[in-house]
Amino acid sequence: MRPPMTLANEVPALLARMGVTLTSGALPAHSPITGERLAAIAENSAAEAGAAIDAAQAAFRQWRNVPAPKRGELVRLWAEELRAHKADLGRLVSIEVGKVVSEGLGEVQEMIDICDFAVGLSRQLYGYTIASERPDHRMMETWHPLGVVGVISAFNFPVAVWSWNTALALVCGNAVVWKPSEKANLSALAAHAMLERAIARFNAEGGKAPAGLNGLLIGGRALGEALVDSPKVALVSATGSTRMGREVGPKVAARFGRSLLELGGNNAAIVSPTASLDLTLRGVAFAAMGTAGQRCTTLRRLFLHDSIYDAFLPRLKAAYASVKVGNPLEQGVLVGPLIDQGALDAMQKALAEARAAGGTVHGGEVVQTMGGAYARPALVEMLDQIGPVLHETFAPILYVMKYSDFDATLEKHNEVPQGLSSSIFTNDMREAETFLSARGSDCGIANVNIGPSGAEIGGAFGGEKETGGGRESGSDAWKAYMRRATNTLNYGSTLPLAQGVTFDI
Ligand code: UN1
Repeated sequence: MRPPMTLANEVPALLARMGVTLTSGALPAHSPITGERLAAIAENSAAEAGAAIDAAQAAFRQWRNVPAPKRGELVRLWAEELRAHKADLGRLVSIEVGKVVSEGLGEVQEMIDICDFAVGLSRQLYGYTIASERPDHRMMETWHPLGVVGVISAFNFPVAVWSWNTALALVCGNAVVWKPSEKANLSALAAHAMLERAIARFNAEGGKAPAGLNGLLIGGRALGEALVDSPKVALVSATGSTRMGREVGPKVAARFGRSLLELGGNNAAIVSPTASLDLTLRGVAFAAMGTAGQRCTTLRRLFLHDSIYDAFLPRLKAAYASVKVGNPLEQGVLVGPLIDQGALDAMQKALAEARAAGGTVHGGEVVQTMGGAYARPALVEMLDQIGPVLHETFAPILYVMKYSDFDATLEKHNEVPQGLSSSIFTNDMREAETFLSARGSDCGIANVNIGPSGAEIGGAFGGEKETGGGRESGSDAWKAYMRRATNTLNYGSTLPLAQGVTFDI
């Protein structure tokens, strides 16, 4: 008799297709879908972390000499690997962190997109030429790589966020050492193996990518701390909770390292009287319930104008009541499990706090299914922005509040400590433009007529205040991975000084 097809049975075949051989050890990997154990893998030691950082530093010293467009060729090959293995890696991400199928695939697509972006960027690491105030002088800016970039990533985008950092860091001439989330080590091993294969191909085709360019540290907190504390790590790019960022930021600053922080969000949307409600419903539903509310950009606060409240809320309630919760690998399911029991407990605690603060909770019930931590997404009518509404709970809870005055609501919108993403749904040009203006949303991402989540890689991604201030991905975020040198060249035969200073010897 054939054994029943379980996720634990499926994973070895998936890994084999992606060319990953696991070294077995004591560190378990689980699926949040069923709670089952998928594998037990070897953990890296603190000594190995030190060795990986040293190897990356040595690699950087060679890699910086490779012309940037050639470095781009490596990233182009990496994208080819990702394209070839999109289905398998997307499925593994779904199995390991519980994303629905299209979101698992979307995560890999996001990796491919950033690689394509980085390939183009490898020929566009532009610096300014600046008019000098002195005759026969020219000023210019040159951008140089930083050295070793340490990447600490979270479970919810277990591979894409690493690729945002790594694709840019590599074309900029850096080496990377990655400490992935402990909850997503298999996805990390697979994604890392694809870049390693691209490196092997690059070198087979005459490229010069040194060993140690692409480090990976599998294990616990101590390995992340090794990156944070090492003076050899020039930039620490960390994605996670504000609590984590509060520890990482000052430690890296104390050694004058650089950090790029992507921390919590408490993202809101304002739905104004002129909003197209069909479009708004879709935007709100995806942003609030997608990824089971476990995106940094998830919609958590909804301000509904009192003139549309009674028309819109029942439609939203109906969407919440009908959304299919369950096995994310099944077609039609839109909300998978939370990452673990701790996340489910935190959700239930926040809902209890909301009730205590006078909120009316619709949904949010724990769903007993398959051994994972499942809940129905919750819609909570709140009378005011108080209690749990001011905090980020990494779960599908949407707090809904009624408003009447636009300017006062803008103030409320900006009142929370986090500043990642935001939206307004409106067809009123004055409101839309005000929302995007200096007195509008205080977030790093501000959208009109789309929800706050699901950003494209072409824009700079990140947020203000307790979100940490970092920017990754598109636009000129690459500058965070480089250092700027200002150069002044004198092509004359005298030495005029700036500011009219004379110094005749
Ligand atoms: C995150 O939640 O940490 O904008 C990253 C989005 C995705 C990335 C989210 N493209 O929702």
